[in-house]
Amino acid sequence: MTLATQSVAATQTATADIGLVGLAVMGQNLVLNLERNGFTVAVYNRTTATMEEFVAANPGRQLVAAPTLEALVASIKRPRKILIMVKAGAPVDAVIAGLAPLLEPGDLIMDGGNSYFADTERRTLELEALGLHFLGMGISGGEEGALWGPSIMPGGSAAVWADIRPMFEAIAAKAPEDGKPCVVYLGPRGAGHYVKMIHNGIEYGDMQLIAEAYDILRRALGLSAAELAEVFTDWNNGELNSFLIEITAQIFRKVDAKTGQPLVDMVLDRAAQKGTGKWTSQDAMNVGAPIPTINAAVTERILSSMKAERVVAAQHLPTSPLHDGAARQEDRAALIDAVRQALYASKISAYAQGMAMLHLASIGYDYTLDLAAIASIWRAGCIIRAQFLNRITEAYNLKPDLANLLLDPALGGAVAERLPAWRRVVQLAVGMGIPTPAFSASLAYYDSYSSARLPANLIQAQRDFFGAHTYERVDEVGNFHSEWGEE
Ligand code: NBP
Repeated sequence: MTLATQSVAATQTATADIGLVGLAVMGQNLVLNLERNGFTVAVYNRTTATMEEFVAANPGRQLVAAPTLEALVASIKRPRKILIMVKAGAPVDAVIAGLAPLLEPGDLIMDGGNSYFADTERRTLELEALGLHFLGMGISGGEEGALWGPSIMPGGSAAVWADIRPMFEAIAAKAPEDGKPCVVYLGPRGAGHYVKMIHNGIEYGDMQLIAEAYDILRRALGLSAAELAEVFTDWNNGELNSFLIEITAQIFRKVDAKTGQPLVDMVLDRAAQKGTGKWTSQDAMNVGAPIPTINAAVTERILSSMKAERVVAAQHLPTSPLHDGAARQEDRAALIDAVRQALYASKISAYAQGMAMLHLASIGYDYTLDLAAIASIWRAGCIIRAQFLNRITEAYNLKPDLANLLLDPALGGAVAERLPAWRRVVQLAVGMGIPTPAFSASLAYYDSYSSARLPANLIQAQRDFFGAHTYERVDEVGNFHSEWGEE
């Protein structure tokens, strides 16, 4: 600390309830949310002009402008609470390195960005060793959620939660069904960011499934954007009711001012990703969780990014001649309804995969996760918010140690009812050459999970053949090896 900054710190009165570092989209909106709920917020941004512009644009609010980290720390009441909202990765470490020497034992640093859970594990240990508290806090809901109420997924130092709980319950989304705030302390170390990672993995799956439903309706039935808007609006009034279905209907209604065409048709088919979906797939392999729908969603985003290569391939590789909407006009209403059912069943399968991964990770990482509580804080504020999450919450309330959502009588029954429509839609898409990797993966997961006998016996035999890896028998306990080659 320099002499100059010491004098700033010394003259500053500690009036702020919380400090926030990082005034980009999320940070600014969270500050406004905190302030609207009665908290005085000290604000700091690496680029000071951004902080000054933000404070100037919000006159009359209880904000404390902090041009330096020293000024920020000096303006916060003890024990200090500081929320970091900067880009995940090295920037979070840089901010922590700047803050930690300025803080006192008992102060709390929170990281509200999309940090990798293993980084959060490391930071928790490092900061707790200094006597500081640390919470890794997944925050979902984008700009609107940050301003009006996000879903918040905190994990880390348990001791501080009681102190900050009222503040975060005040700013969190409230579930429409019972008014409960969508925030709950989830577990130690990286538990919060782990849950946020799985939330985002499920979000990837959800978005890919919706995109495939759109593709089938467009390519098999030739539905226009206006017709698609009607279909998705209708779906949003039923069991598929959710934020993502709602915004999808709105997207189909938007007309491009430049061309007069539906704007969605003018958007390049190259999907971006920031890493949380990829991390979910990567860690699924570590914890031994099968999540084929999420894997398919990540893979398909990667394939979508290979636009130039796909354009060349499309000129050389034959496609199915059945890509003609007119071919299926006769059972249009029935097919639209079958796609709706297939989407719902696929969604249950995808959530079953994601929640089962949380169950396994909770054991593997000793996170003591409460899956009912997690489903309940996803009911509002976050991107995957949906009516359907109430059913998941009920399933875990009924049986907290439920191994898989498909085993819940209500959800399993809902899938069973939709099975004929689900198979029909996947068959149709495969027959027409419409790529539906997430629909297919969801169904294959269901079929694998519900198969008492899989062909893994042959795989074990092959492994034993070429590597003497041994195999187990169906009729006897033990490990066996055979000479498999011709006698
Ligand atoms: P960004 O992820 O775009 O980060 C920009 C902020 O990070 C700016 O305040 C920038 O300061 C600061 N920053 C960077 Br970059 N490097 C820094 C460093 N070395 N030291 C200090 N500050 C640094 O902001 P965002 O979109 O608001 O997201 C914030 C976090 O929330 C991210 O982890 C993001 O993944 C997560 N998140 C975002 C959303 C969303 O919808 N955007 C939703 C949910 C979660 P500068 O102004 O000086 O460059």
